[in-house]
Amino acid sequence: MAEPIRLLTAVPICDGHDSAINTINLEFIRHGIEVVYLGYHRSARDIVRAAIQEDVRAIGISSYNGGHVEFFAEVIALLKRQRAAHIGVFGGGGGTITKRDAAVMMRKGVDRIFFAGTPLAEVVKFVKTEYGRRAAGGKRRARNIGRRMPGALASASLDHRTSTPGERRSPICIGLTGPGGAGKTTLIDELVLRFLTKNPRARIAILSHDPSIIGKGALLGDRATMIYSQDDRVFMRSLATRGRAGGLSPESARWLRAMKGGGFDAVFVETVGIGQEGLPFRSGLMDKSIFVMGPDYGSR
Ligand code: B12
Repeated sequence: MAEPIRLLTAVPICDGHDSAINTINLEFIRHGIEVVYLGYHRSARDIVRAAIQEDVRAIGISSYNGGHVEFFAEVIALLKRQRAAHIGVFGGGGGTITKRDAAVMMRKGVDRIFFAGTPLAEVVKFVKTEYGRRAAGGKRRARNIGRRMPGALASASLDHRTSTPGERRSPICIGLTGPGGAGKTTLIDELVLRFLTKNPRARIAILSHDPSIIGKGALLGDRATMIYSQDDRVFMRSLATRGRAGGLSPESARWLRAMKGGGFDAVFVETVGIGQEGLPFRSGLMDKSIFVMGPDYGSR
């Protein structure tokens, strides 16, 4: 099966207009694209960090509150600085991005701006043609994940590793499962905050799963609800289940191995919200598994 196109979408900082991007995300998914959605009110730095960690082929930005010329340029500049210029940048903002602004933005490296009235089919066609043929930067994939923590802080966090170079540490591996909506993502985010605060040198990995829609793409949305996990000391990877039942993905084992050997202090794995206690982690994959559920469920 051909590797699905992976995109990251987001709305810039100080902008809460997420209705357009939500519509566009659904259209992408309907056409077999996997979308890592970062949510709204996101800084250029958060967007670029996430795009590199997720090995996406392009970043789609939906901007309505102005400042788009500078914001898109900042994203492109940060991508270049992180040696990730292979990641494309495109977007739209209805009537708030004029043709003249778009021309300036494209001169600065934006691949395409979509104006009000563009049929969604045209947006999907552009993505498939423009990014379908680009190889994801992620041929490296699960290797060298620690090195893909971008920014000055990435080197800082490597410098401040609690272990000496070459030393293999085993991180504590915690798996979280439970029904959808029980609060797995929120709990991981809270635990990450506590790890980061308690140990100023801690580096954490998160492997998060969301379901693929049969024959279609997937909305990988856990990043959108994580706040503290956007820290430079956290590496996060979102995986789609791609037809695998049981809460994990065909790629999970490979990523987990890489994370275990990646110099992290803790690894959190979040399953799809399947509600089956013990099922995803039964092979002793984790040091500890946590079953998260709301108090209203009634069972143990
Ligand atoms: C809906 C809306 C809201 C909703 C937002 C709901 C939500 N959750 O998104 C509400 C009512 C909350 C709202 C609030 C505000 N809004 Co408002 N809002 C709009 C409105 C009416 C529609 C935007 C929209 O969603 N369009 C639907 C999309 C699908 O269509 P489109 O815009 O034509 O986009 C096309 C392409 O550009 C492309 N596209 C868009 N994004 C992307 C991204 C990617 C990756 C791709 C590939 C393509 C793409 O997709 C479409 C294809 O045809 C616009 C006015 C307008 N008619 O555009 C004002 C507008 C954007 N809002 C505006 C303002 C000022 C505000 C407020 C500041 C008002 C206030 N004083 O409180 C607040 C700010 C809210 C915030 N927190 O940021 C101004 C912005 C002015 C500016 N930038 O100069 C506008 C232009 C209204 C106006 N004329 O004054 N708003």
